[in-house]
Amino acid sequence: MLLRISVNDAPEKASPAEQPSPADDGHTHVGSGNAARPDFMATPEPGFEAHDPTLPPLPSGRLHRLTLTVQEVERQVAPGVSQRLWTYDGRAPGPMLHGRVGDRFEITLVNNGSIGHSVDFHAGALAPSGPSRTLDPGDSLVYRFTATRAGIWMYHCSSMPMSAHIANGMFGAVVIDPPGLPRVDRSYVLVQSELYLGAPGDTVDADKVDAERPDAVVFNGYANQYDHRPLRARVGERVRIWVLDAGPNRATSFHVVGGQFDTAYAEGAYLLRRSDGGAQALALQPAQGGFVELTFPEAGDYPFVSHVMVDAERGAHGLFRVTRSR
Ligand SMILES: [Cu+2]
Repeated sequence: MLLRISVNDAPEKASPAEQPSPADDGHTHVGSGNAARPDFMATPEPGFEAHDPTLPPLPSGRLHRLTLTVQEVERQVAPGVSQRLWTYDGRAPGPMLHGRVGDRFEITLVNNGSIGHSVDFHAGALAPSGPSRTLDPGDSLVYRFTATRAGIWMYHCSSMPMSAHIANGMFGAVVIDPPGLPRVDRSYVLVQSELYLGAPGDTVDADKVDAERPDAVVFNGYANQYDHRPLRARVGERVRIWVLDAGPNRATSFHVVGGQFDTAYAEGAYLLRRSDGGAQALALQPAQGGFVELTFPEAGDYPFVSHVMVDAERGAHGLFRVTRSR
């Protein structure tokens, strides 16, 4: 059992009874003995359904009208590990939106949670004070924006403490295609985020968030899920992978083991475009996004990771299963 000690709360001159004991090391400890602990070697239970990583097709219309409902739900985030997440529409990441430059979005946000929540869409430029305001439970608002620029844009709850609301599940992605984006054989979306686990079935441990001590770093909300439900491709197909770093705190270095990217796009600009030069990793800070493209040279399993290695070893890991071309 770790002690919970806040050094910031210590009085200027502690009385003898309040002096740290010799066993104390003077560091702030976070978490507690009853926190949920992921087993990164465990297998999800039969019937496990991975978060669909496929980019949804572009809708035909240019006005995207939808309702996002804030729901506080218990969900597994790793084999045998459940947390009470705060979500948009019951999942973390929330629904993936896909549009073109110039499309209009009209999002009705309904707060069916037990505390105040909100949403902030980076895909739209506007004064946030109105549409991003915190909604009391039971309230709703309409958030309108026009997607004026291409990229993969984060959306997230902006109620305080924002770090805890994002870490507890309140984030998602809006993909706005760059004009003239070439067709590819497969498009996937991976959103990286961190988990700071509270007790089983409980919400995020905000002290761990403050201390930047994640228990797991995951793609699309669940540790190592695509090791168990690999992403598919065939030899020679062109595969595009959109990546968003939802954070709240850690950067990613997205890499496909055995693969090389000939196209890389980050934060609205191409770093490489069907180039003879190659990229081995896409570096993204929290709230940054982009995509990479590659073709797989032969059949086999190709792991994908955050090449921030400690994160690859705590959940930011998956597989491409590549089969022979037809
Ligand atoms: Cu929230």
